[in-house]
Amino acid sequence: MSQRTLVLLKPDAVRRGLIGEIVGRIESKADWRITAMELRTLDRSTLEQHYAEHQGRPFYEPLVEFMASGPSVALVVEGERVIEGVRTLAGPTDPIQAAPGTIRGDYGTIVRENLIHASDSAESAEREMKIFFPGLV
Ligand code: RTP
Ligand code: MG
Repeated sequence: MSQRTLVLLKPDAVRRGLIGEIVGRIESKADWRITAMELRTLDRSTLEQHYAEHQGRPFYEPLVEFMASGPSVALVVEGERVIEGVRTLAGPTDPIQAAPGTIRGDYGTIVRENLIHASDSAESAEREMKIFFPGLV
C-alpha cells in the first residue's frame, strides 16, 4: 500500500551533520522516494500548529524552543507502508530505549533531541504535509 509521510530532521540532526546519513537510510529502502525536501528554520507559528496535540504538556515549551533553534529539514517520503516504516527506522521516542540500528538508537541520548520526526498515522501525515508544504496536492 503506497502512502506519504511527513518527516523532519530536527535541528540536532542538522547541527551534527547527519542529514546525509539519515536521508540515506530512508532513500535506500525499496520503493521509497523523496517527493519534497526543504532546509528551513521553523518559526513558532509553524511549530505551534505541528505540535498542537502537545500544547500544555511540561515538555511543550522547551520542545518548541529547541525546534526553532536552527534549521531543520522537512521531507515528504512516498512509498510502500512508509508511515509505519519511517517510525520503525526512527525507533522509540526515548533514544535510550531505541535499539541500535535505529536512527535514535544509533545517534541519540536525549528525549527531546531525538533527531527525527515522522507522522504517526495517515491522518497526521495529511495534516502535517499541509503545514510544511502547503503547495503540495
Ligand atoms: P515525533 O512526534 O517527533 O515523531 O516523536 P514521537 O511521536 O516519538 O513523540 P511525541 O510523543 O509525539 O513527542 C513529540 C516530541 O516531543 C519531544 N518530547 N520530549 N518528556 C520529554 O521531554 C519529551 N517527550 C517528548 C520529543 O522530541 C518527541 O519526539
Ligand atoms: Mg509524535
